[in-house]
Amino acid sequence: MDIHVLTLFPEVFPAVLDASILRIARASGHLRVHLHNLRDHAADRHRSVDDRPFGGGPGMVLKPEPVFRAVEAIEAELERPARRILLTPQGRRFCHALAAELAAEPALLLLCGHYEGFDERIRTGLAPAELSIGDYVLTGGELPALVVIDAIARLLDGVLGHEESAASESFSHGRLDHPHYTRPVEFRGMRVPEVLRTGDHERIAAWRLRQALEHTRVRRGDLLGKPESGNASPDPGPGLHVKETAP
Ligand code: 9D3
Repeated sequence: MDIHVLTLFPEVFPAVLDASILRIARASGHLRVHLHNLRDHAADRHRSVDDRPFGGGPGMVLKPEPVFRAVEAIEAELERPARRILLTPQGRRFCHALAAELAAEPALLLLCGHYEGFDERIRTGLAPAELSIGDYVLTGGELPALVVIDAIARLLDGVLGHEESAASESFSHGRLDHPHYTRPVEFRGMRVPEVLRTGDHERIAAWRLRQALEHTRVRRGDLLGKPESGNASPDPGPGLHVKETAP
């Protein structure tokens, strides 16, 4: 798969793309990431890419000209059409099912914003799909683009070792994972559950399923079709404390 990224901050990407599974996916030829600097497509002598909002207000807005010029220049070089995707807090929430759908595309073009937003004509004129990675405010679309690339790369055919890994995991089943243990059998007084050392694969599978479902019910009942409780993430688990907000 080819993923093109249009950004004002291409220097943000290499460290993440050069580590772990993304590095392997690229080295093995399953994934090619092409970084494009939006500023290279600015049309004026100041190379400006943003401007003050009509109607007033804080912050700057990404100008349409550089983005259209960049998208047209990138697309003119493509062998296969790329799905256009705008990263924006107003977008549809990214999820595992969408990652799997996008992993089947031959090419993607990810458009990262920064500042207060995009000129609306970028949306209406380029008609990209619009994605958000969650309900929190970031400084730009670069980290979301990396999140999308990471989630997709590990689903590409042949990237993960065992066929099973990507298909049989948390979220594709709509529930959280079961607990994992490795050696030692006892660590600081905490023991590995006996069932895992019996070699009885049927009992082990049943134990894991029970644990996964119970874990999911307590922490993420919404995944099992229960209405969400007041907090967006009920019971964040040990060590995480989310303050209740006033009603
Ligand atoms: C006050 C209006 N702000 C919207 C919440 C303006 C604004 C803030 C921050 C517009 C863009 C941004 C930068 N964020 C992204 O570009 C972004 C994002 C995010 O902030 N959260 C989750 N997903 C995404 S995807 C792109």
